[in-house]
Amino acid sequence: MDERPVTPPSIRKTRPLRIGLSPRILHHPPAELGFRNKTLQYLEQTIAHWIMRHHALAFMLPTLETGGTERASVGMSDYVSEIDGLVLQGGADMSPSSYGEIPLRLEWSGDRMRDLYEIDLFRECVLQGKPVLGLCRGLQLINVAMGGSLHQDIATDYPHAIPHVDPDLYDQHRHPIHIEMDSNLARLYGGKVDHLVSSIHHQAIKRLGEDLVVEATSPSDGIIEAIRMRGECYVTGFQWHPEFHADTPGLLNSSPILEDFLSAARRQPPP
Ligand SMILES: [Mn+2]
Repeated sequence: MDERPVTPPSIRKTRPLRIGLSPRILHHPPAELGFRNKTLQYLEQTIAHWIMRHHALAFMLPTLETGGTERASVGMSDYVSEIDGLVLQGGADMSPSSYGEIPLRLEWSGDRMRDLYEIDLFRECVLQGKPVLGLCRGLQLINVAMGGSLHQDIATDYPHAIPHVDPDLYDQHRHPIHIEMDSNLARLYGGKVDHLVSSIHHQAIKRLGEDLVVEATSPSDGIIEAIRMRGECYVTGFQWHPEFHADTPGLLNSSPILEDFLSAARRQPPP
């Protein structure tokens, strides 16, 4: 007879979801911060608070130690089995070497270390069936992890593209998106397909990765703004920052996106 204790379903249901957040990495902190020769891993608070407003806890997942002579005592699968879903944060460019190119400019070299970590993290989530939400760089990471490539700089490859980043306006910069008919996004927004979103990116999808479908584009230049992965595992990515305009009138309401991701996370069997 099996005598293992059984967690009552009511407790399982009320536990807040545990959402893992990939860290941003500052490899060379400015001297005035006081971390000489140290590396900072951090998150931007808007994203954590956006998740927590929807009855989910946000946990940052620092990179696993690699190299050295000691074998790490914890691995990626340990990490992923503790979370109900993963949010891939925005941040530094992806390294062109992660999709088989060399940087056209030194300042577009990106963060190869972060790429490698997040690609491993993403693959482990897919392996364990844990939902993944990619934001800005996170969408690009999903695309590259699935074998796609990126424009290293939109303005270089598409001189006639609208601006997708504005250093002065930063998170106040916005542009229209058009949602594809019959997409998950069209369902989430009741069939309304034209919206305004924030835009803070100079890279974008060039070759779409395997098993990915386009869910939204920037209508005037065709830049891909939203993707979803086919298949059982819930994987979706947005080129904009829904966490920056959770409550901004006139911009796309961010709640349906997050609620859809969290309900996929809720459908996971308890560990
Ligand atoms: Mn954009």
